[in-house]
Amino acid sequence: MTRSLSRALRLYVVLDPAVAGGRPVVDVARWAIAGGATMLQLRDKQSTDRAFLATAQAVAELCRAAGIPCIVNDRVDAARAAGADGVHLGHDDLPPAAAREILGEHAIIGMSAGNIPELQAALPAKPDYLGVGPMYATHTKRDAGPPVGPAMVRTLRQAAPHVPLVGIGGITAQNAAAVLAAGADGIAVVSSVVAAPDVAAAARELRAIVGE
Ligand code: TZP
Ligand code: MG
Repeated sequence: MTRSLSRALRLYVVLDPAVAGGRPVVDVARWAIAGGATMLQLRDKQSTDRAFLATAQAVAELCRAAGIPCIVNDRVDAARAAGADGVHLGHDDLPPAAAREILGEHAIIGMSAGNIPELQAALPAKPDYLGVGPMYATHTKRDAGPPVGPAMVRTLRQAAPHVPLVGIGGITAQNAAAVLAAGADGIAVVSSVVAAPDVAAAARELRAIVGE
């Protein structure tokens, strides 16, 4: 990995086959990298463990070649077997301490926080980054809850100045700058890139906004 985590969070593309329009997620990953994604996550709530692992291995290999981190959503076992760099853990997933035991102390452990109580609940686990959201309305995650807006980034940034924060949820080329202006290290996007007709072009447009 060649970039610091804070810089890797600039354009965090979350690969979800549910919005990829039938295109293989590994192709989408390749296009996203070509367009300047700085970190990838494989998020797939439907595949069997076996299919998930095969995809995770392929995505991890692409990320390794590009020098960007590869994160696996939910499935710590698959992250380890695929040689991914870390996991993103929600409230129903393995506790971060168990994930660190499985993945090792250098693994990237990402968690989610949409308000101060969730931040306070997450901090003892020393997350490597926090996903803050949903920034805006989203159709991609049904239980995302109401938008908290970029103001929540500002609030959490003040409460935890040293934790890398990435905004997530409904982020597009039109609103990304507001998320950054609120103090986020970067943006995490699903549909803006993964559902785009031209994935590489969509990533390139966002990358131009988030910068180096
Ligand atoms: N977590 C909070 S909102 C969200 C996740 C995974 C979905 C974001 O998807 P999109 O398409 O970028 O709004
Ligand atoms: Mg989860």
